[in-house]
Amino acid sequence: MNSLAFLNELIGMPPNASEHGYQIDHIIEFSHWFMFGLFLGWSAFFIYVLFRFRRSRHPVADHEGVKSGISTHLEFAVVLIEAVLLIGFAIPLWAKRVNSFPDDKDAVVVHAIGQQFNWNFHLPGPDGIFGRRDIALVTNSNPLGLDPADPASKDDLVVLGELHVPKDRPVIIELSSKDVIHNFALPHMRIAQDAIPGQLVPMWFKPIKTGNFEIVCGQLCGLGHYSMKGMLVVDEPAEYQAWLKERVELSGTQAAPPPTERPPAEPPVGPTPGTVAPPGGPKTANPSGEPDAKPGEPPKAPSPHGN
Ligand SMILES: [Cu+2]
Repeated sequence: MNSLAFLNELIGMPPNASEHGYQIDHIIEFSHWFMFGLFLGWSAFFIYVLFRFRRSRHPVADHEGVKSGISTHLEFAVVLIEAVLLIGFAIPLWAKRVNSFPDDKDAVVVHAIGQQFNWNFHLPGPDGIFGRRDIALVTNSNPLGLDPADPASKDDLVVLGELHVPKDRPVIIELSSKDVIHNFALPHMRIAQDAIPGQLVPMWFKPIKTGNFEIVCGQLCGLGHYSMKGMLVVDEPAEYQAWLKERVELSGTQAAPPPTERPPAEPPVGPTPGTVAPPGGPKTANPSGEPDAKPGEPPKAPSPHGN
């Protein structure tokens, strides 16, 4: 792979960090060398034609033209090589990516949810089951709209911006979006997939190097598109388990007391329609999303907006 990485480095591709990535690199590298060969060939042909059919040698146009069939053969060869690249390499590689998913049991399965302009991650927690999500339940404190009534959602983890995965284990990411079409692109992992509202689109890869790798949005999705970045952290399996444990513990201690038990001095945390929690902002559990009632006051009636 290193012998083939010269052109890829030249065009600014980051080093590959996934198991299948070298195959993508091979195709990109070969295509570029092939295009370079074509460029040299056609340039030489162009210069030859300029010289061969110069005015001093051909003062009058020849209406019969070229009789040799060599250019037809050359063009056929180019089409053949391109067809082999497409049918023999690109399509099988793509088919393997989208058809042969690893078993859920062997893989780390994560939901990634795009929104203008950051990436949210939903992890199933210790029970391994994703809680139900409903866009109607989305509030500032519940950015993914996790359903508190679903027992599977109790231990779920919601992480903003940074996703940890273990090395040498397949990762399945199921993508969706809260607003517009985004694209979950992992340049180092040589994979990208559109995140489409209302759909759960899976993608998978197997990281083979530890480190921090940038997650970017690969679709122009609005004014803040340039800032829609995240971080994929590939850990050694033990470090990954430690991170997971820490997240589970944190999510346990961060859970705010039920609304009626909140300290009286604390300002209410209510949803503001049309706004989203900043990435890395304080995470509070207020599943109802309603501003808290003051002690002694009757709970407020549901708002007319039906949050
Ligand atoms: Cu985006």
